[in-house]
Formats: sequence, C-alpha cells, structure tokens
Amino acid sequence: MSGEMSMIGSVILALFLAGYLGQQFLPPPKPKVIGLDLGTTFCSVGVFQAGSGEVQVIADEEGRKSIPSTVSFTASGVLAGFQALVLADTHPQNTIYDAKRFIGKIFDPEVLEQESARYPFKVINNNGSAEFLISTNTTFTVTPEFIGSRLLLLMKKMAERQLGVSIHKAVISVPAEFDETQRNYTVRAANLAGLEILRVINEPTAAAMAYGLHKVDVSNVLVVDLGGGTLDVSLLNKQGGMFFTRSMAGNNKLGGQDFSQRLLQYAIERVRQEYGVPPFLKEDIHRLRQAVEAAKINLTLQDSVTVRVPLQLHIPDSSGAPQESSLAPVQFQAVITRELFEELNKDLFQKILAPVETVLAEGHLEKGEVDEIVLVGGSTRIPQIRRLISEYFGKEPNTSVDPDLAVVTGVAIQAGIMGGSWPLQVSAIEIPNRHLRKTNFS
Ligand SMILES: *[C@@H]1O[C@H](CO)[C@@H](O)[C@H](O)[C@H]1NC(C)=O
Ligand SMILES: *[C@@H]1O[C@H](CO)[C@@H](O)[C@H](O)[C@H]1NC(C)=O
Ligand SMILES: *[C@@H]1O[C@H](CO)[C@@H](O)[C@H](O)[C@H]1NC(C)=O
Ligand SMILES: *[C@@H]1O[C@H](CO)[C@@H](O)[C@H](O)[C@H]1NC(C)=O
Ligand SMILES: CC(=O)N[C@H]1CO[C@H](CO)[C@@H](O)[C@@H]1O
Repeated sequence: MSGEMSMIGSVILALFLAGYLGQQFLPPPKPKVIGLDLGTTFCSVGVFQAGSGEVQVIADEEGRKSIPSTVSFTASGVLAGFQALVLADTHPQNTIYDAKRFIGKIFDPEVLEQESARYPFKVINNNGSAEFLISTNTTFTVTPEFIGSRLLLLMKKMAERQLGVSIHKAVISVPAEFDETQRNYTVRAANLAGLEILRVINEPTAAAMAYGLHKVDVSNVLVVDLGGGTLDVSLLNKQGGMFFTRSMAGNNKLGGQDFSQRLLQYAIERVRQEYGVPPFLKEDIHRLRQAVEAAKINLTLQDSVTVRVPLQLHIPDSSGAPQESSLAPVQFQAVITRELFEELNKDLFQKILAPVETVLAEGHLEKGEVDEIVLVGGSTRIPQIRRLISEYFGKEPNTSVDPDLAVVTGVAIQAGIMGGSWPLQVSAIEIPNRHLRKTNFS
C-alpha cells in the first residue's frame, strides 16, 4: 500500500519535474495575438515576446517599422504601404491615403465636399459615407474600411513572415475620440483582412502602457500626441489598474506638416530675394519641400543644417523683366539654424498649450497633479516642443520610447495580455467613457 502510494508520488513528482524542466528548456510559445496601430499616416504591428518579456515591433524586409498608410490601385492589382507610396506621384488619383479620417463617419454633404478638395483622389458621397473613386481599366469605388483592410493584411503578413506562424487574432488601437460606429468599422477592416479583434483600445492608453504606467503607482497621466497633421491631448486617470479617459482636446490642423510649410515659405522667400523670382517649376517646389522636411528632422539633433537644391528659374534680365522663355539653372543654398526654425514656428508651437490647458480644466485637475506626461508622435521629437511642455509642468515628460512606436508598443503589450503570455492576467485595462466629447481648437 505504502509502496503504491510512493509510486504514485514518484509519478506525480516526475510529471511535475518534466513540466518544470519543459518550461525551462522548451522555447517560449510563439505569440498568437498581434498588436495593430492603424494610423492616419503610418501603421505598424508588434508582438509581446513572452520569453524576453519585451515587445518586438515588426520590421519589413528593409527594416522599416512605420509603414505608410497608403493603398494604390493599378490595372494589375492593389498595393499597400511603401509599394503604394511610390505611386503617389505618378498615379495620384488612384493612390489613397488618410482613409482613417473617413472611416465609419457620416458627413454633411458640404463638409465632405470641402474635405475631398484637399486630396488628389476623388472622394464621393454615398449617402453621407465617404467612398473613393478608382479608375484603372475599370471604374469602381472602395470604402475606407477596405483601404484599412489592405493595410492590416500587410501588417498581418509582415508578422507571419517574421514569426513563422499564421496569425488570426489581434488587438487594435483607435483614437480616444472614435465613437462606436468608427470603432465597429475599424474592426470590420480587420475582419476583412482575416483577423478577429479581441479588443479595441484607445491610442493614449496604449501609449501610457508602452511606458509601463499600468504597472506602477500613478493616478493622472497626460498624453500629448503630435503627429504630421493633428494634435491630440488626453488626460487619463488610472484606478486599480484600469485607465479611464477624463478629458480630451486637440487641434486637427496642427502638426509636423505645418512646421515644414513654414520652412518652405522661408526657403521660397530666400529664392525670391536672391534671384528676383520665386521657384516656378512644380518639381522644384517639390524638391524644396523634401529638402526642408529633411532639414527639419536633422534640426532635432543638429544646431544648423545647410539646404542645397538645384532650381530652374526665369531670372530677370538687366531691364528687370523676367525671362519667360528661358529657364536658367541655379544652385540654391541656405543655412537653417534651429533657432530660426523655432522663430518661424513660435506661434504654432505656442498653440500646443491651449488643448493642454483645456483637458486640465475639463478634468478638474491642477497641472501639479499630473503624475506622468507621455509624448507620442514624431513631432514631439522637436526639442523646443519638449522644452515647452516640461517648462509648463515643471517636470520632464516620458520620452524614452520612440514616439512613432509608442502606440504599437502599448497595443502589443495588450495583445500579450489577451494572448495569455503575460505573467499577471489582467483582463481589462480600459473603461470606456461614452459621454466624453473632444474640444477642438483650429
Ligand atoms: C484590367 O487589366 C488587367 C491587367 O492588365 C487584366 O488582368 C484585367 O482582366 C483587366 N480588366 C478588365 C475589365 O479589362
Ligand atoms: C440613406 O441614409 C438614410 C438615413 O441614414 C436611410 O434611411 C436611407 O435608407 C439611406 N439610403 C440609401 C440609398 O442607402
Ligand atoms: C457595433 O458592433 C456591436 C457588436 O457587433 C453592435 O452590438 C453594435 O450595435 C454596433 N454599434 C454601432 C453603432 O454600429
Ligand atoms: C541630415 O543628416 C543625414 C545623416 O545624419 C545626412 O546624410 C543628411 O545629408 C543631412 N541632411 C541635411 C539637409 O543636412
Ligand atoms: C523622465 C520620466 O518622467 N520618466 C518616467 C517614465 O515612466 C516611468 C514609469 O515606467 C517612470 O518611472 C519614469 O520616472
């Protein structure tokens, strides 16, 4: 009897040991749930690696992690990401971007008309919903969620290629201001790409999670997201591991493009002063735009940048009359200092504080009560913007995570939680706040 007992005991012990050793020496399970950030201008995908306890943001074959949210239609098929972006110049009517601005929204006819005027492609009104008109060898319309699905399919394939397993489940982020319909259409885009969405989380919450703020003792987190064209500020409140959006405000006409535009205006003015005429050719203006865009990025680390662009100008003759018939090649050159860049954009940078003050006022919070400040979006790399925010709060913002990848990093952490590879089983990390309205400055 006691022999039997001890044998059962040994079997149990052996099984236990085998399980223990297995856990120690078997490779950790592959992630089964991916985290998706479907942004207005860029999208990205990440996974939580249970083995290392770290998020891996997945890169394409060329090592790029931020993929343009662009989809292009040709007679032979549909392209997404960088492959679509290269067609933006040659096939502007069939190359769709910014689709997220239209997803799941019902527009007034006049508003939709104004919106479409901003794009080189045709946006048509289907009973209040936006659709895009495509003309290749046939003419047809596509919905914003179809555009989203092609981008998410690309994200899915990038993840499958990297992980070597097929993926069917995901967590996705959306702007905090998205209503239920916009969320549903985002989920539909994922479904069209063959992905089941286990959870939809707000972008600011994801950014806070990227900094591990769901695990530490903080109550009030302010998230500033300054991208290419929009500013979003959210005040989050955390109670017992759950995030709740207290207030939000923003400016949907303020972002990196505006700062580049100021530099472009400056460069055009310099050309006019130097040669008596502004740049004339569309390609020249395009090249100038690209050069000042590169200069802006370099000014994050360097104090000054020299911009050199070859131009073709109608240079005036000795009588001062522009030579309409002949274009003279010139090599335009200008030194742009960081100080000049800050001066040119002073009023725009100052506009960032208005929505910050609004979220504090609407959230009934003093600025001293904000525990952590999280910066998201490429434009928050600009040193003067960081300085403005840290001076306003009298403390340093959290900036250690790449501001372009903070959202996808947080979504991937949530995907890890949903996939069960997180040691601590947290089931819900966000409480929806249905009654919240966003204040917009612009
Ligand atoms: C359009 O062109 C593609 C590729 O050239 C071809 O496969 C397709 O059948 C064409 N469709 C129509 C309707 O002509
Ligand atoms: C257009 O929308 C209205 C209200 O949302 C609906 O009643 C109507 O059936 C729709 N019409 C079409 C053609 O879809
Ligand atoms: C969104 O989807 C959910 C689940 O499918 C559904 O219950 C809800 O009615 C939808 N809401 C809207 C506004 O479409
Ligand atoms: C920006 O920096 C990169 C690398 O640091 C350099 O190759 C490039 O020429 C710089 N551009 C300008 C406009 O200074
Ligand atoms: C500079 C700064 O504020 N860093 C904070 C970022 O967030 C972590 C929490 O994960 C804090 O511990 C840091 O102090």
